[in-house]
Amino acid sequence: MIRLSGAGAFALAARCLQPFQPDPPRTAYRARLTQPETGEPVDEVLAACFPAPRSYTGEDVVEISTHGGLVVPAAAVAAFVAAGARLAEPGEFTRRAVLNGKMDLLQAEATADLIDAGSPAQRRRALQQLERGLSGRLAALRQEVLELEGLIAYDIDFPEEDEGPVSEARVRGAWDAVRGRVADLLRTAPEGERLREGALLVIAGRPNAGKSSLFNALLGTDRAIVTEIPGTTRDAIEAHAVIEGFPFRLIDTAGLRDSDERVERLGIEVSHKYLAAADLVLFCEESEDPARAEFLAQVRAPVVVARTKVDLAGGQGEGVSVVTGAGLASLRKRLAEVAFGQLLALGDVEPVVTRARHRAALERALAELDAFGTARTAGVDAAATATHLRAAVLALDDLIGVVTPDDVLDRVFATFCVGK
Ligand SMILES: Nc1nc2c(ncn2[C@@H]2O[C@H](COP(=O)(O)OP(=O)(O)OP(=O)(O)O)[C@@H](O)[C@H]2O)c(=O)[nH]1
Ligand SMILES: [Mg+2]
Repeated sequence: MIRLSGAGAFALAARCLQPFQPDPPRTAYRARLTQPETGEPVDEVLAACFPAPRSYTGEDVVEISTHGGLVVPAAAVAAFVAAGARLAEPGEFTRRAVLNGKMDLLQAEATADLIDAGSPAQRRRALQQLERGLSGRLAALRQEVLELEGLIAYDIDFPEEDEGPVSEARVRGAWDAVRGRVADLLRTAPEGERLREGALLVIAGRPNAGKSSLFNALLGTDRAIVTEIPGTTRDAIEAHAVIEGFPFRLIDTAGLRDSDERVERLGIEVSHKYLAAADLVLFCEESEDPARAEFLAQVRAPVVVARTKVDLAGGQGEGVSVVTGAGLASLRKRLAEVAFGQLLALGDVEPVVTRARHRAALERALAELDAFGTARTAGVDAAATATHLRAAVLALDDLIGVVTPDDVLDRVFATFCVGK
């Protein structure tokens, strides 16, 4: 699909489409697309006109569906360029939509997340944000801060009076409530950001413990080499996997042991590096590993222990087997719970923050609210404390994207694809 947007979009499309019918608007009709310079036919297309402001960008928009393939769309784009169009930049349509007030910055980010989604949980989260789930929550918080400011308005106007009409307990209560809600939202950031990037799951354990076999089983394909020789895996292998609908970056590592062999030792060093960055660790052991406690003491990330090859133990007890498939389903559930337990508990309705940008703005808002609380306790005059509330509102505004500086927009749209 080719999209033309801007004040001249209709006139430009009219040079290439026969017939050109802006009426009725938002209705697809069939047309012939020709090269305006040579008059050569390019394709039979479907075209639809969206007069401003009721379009994706808020400007006049024409959308043209070609037959697709390689040559036809390129020739169609060339025809429009010959008629005076220029190629869009990455995310330019969505950027214009933001500038024209068709969506806020959070929705624009959600548009990119929706396209990039590689797992059902990512798609659901992006869609919820696109439907203003997060924007709505932030607007409500902003309103609460403004109401808190309203509560101290009397103190601002009559600073010399001892007791205003609003009790201090009421001011405290309102402050406490909004502060708590900002803090709650901020607490979703670690898992929310993990949801966008995929949880880094490092599979570790002694040589021959069955790590690569489990890695392959979780992936559903034979990606890593498996042999009965200890020390098979030399390098860290990374692959994306969807587990219980959630995105993971699985890392298979070289078995941990003290090795004299240089190549293997390098691999083990790589393992340690990944372990330091892991969101969670899957520790494999065929039988009780005497080095387990020592290993667990070294990692900060939560660890899930898997007893491997239970089929050899006659299927006794808890554990997994890649041969019989025993225990794999409950292992998947456990991994999703450890990596995304908070999101699972929140469900899809509660908003979640998913980017460092969101976290930074909420941290700013929270710090200003805290500064308000401290200043109020210290008896600072009301007008001075109110500046902290103003600053908190500004932080929330930045997050929603009320007034967004160009460099912030540049960063948000840098990762977009052309045509969105
Ligand atoms: N019976 C049985 N054998 C298994 C199972 N999982 C792994 N194995 C066998 O155990 C051996 C080692 O498996 P790998 O997956 O290569 O073990 P690893 O931990 O990756 O080993 P290194 O890469 O050398 O550190 C292979 O011969 C596998 O076939 C299992 O569930 N049941
Ligand atoms: Mg291996």
